Amino acid sequence: MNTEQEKKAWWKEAVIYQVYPRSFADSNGDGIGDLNGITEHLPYLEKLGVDVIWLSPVYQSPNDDNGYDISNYRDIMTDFGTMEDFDRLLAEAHRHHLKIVMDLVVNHTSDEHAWFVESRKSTDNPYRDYYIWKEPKDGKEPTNWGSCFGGSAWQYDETTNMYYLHCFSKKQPDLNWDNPTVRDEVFDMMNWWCEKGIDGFRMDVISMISKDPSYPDGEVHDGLYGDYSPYVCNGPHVHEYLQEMNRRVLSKYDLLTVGEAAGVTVEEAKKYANNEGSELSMVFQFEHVELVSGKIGKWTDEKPQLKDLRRILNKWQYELDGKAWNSLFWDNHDQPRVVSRFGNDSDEFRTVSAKMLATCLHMMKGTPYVYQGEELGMTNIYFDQLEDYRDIESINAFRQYTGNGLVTEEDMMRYLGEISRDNARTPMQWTAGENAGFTTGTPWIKVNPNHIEINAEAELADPDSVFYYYQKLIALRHSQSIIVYGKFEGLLEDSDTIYAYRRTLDGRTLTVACNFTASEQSCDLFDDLAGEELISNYKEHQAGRLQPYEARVVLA
Ligand code: TEU
Ligand code: CA
Repeated sequence: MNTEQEKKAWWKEAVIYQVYPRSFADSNGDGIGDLNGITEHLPYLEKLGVDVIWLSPVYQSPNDDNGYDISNYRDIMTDFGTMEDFDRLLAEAHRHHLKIVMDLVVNHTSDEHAWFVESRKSTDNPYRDYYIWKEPKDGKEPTNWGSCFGGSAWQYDETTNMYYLHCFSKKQPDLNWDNPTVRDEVFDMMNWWCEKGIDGFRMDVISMISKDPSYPDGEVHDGLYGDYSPYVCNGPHVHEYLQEMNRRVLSKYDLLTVGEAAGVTVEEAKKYANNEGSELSMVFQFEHVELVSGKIGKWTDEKPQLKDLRRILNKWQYELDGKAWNSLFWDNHDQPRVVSRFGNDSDEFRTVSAKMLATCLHMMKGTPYVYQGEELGMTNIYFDQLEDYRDIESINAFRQYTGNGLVTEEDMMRYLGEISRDNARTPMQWTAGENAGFTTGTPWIKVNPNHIEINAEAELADPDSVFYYYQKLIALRHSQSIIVYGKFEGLLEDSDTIYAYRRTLDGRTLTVACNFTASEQSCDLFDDLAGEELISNYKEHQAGRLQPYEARVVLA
């Protein structure tokens, strides 16, 4: 595949930075990050060199799930500021050459959204069909489905003696996308934001908007509830609805669109992210961050194996090539910190392994995403008491699984330490000072004590920091079209220790090798390769081997 064949697009050449506003920067001392805090730090992001900011939800919300439960799509969360603050952030971002991608959460709303307040009033309310209501089955829930955050996915509502579906918390009722009026409302709202001048949407669990109308019971894996995924993910009308969204909204603007696609397969991704552009720019797949699972799903402390990681990521590289576009990510607000998960967060290897992981991802084909703090090599926090957790998923999972005796409290605390979403949500570490410079008040969630060593101020003063390494990777993507458009080919695909691959474009070759271990590994890929080293996390190399966590990139 060469540049002529691969259709060019600005979002294929861009690097995205995800901001989780609650934890990024607090401008008014209430302990909660806010829009003005983001605006203040735009020069930092411009210096890093990213092109786009994806904002996790900033809309009005009662915060049952930190903004992923929206009560008004056309207003800003009081904790985060006002619509004037948003307009200023958008204008300032554009002035700093940064685009803004909004989170779009339309699989569900908050139960406090005006539509749902109406919907639950009576069976003949005009908003009734905005949501998914079912009669009890034999006096119980309509199906055995479990919600993603524990308990049943059905909530009984006594006003009408019926159940509503909530794939996430009971304060997040699922919208009924089969109702054309719901689609009209959503598309109007999207057009309204586009008219404001935003640059795209990250679409929350968009693969779940079309449900199997037969509502069968799901398979029970954890001994408690049935799995809804086969009847909810990539459902019968999902592509039809996204094509309609594309016609009525997306195609009218020049947007980056990325669908969060829980349960997506490569076959489905080829449709969502097809090259004709009839649906979305790209999707997030999750196979590489869901490599290990235990008897209670993702809650385990088993470490993922390199072979599995490579098999999955290479599969996505090969299969989408020339047909659809990949997204590339290690971290987001739902995942533990990558240096703790796939690297090594000890004092000795944290920096070098963070750089290695960045290299491995950023030299692949696709659009890379950097999650706030990843560019500093921020680590998991490993809370030692449940009281420190804030995340609804973590707290409910602890109660559900220890309460049922499936795991001991001690084991569950260890699993949370490895996997909890709060690992990503501790405040951004700006300085070595009090509360890491995140707030002058009391932070809504504890700051990682390692901010004394790991913080932006220190890294900006150190030319060898993880920050400057990310800056260089991003600059390389902007200057070398082989990194954006080059064909991908895996190397050493049987290795247990090294992740290597090659990119080719217009007769040039880029060779990438990453040692995923803390010990030296033999590797002769570079021995006879005359070329220019584009980046490496080591200044000196050794013939025939890679040093601990060494990453090398050579253009020949
Ligand atoms: O997450 C959707 C999702 O697929 C979940 O399985 C997610 O991986 C979750 O964290 C389970 O571990 C999206 C958002 O990214 C998440 O923050 C929200 O809580 C969720 O949707 C509901 O809106
Ligand atoms: Ca604040």
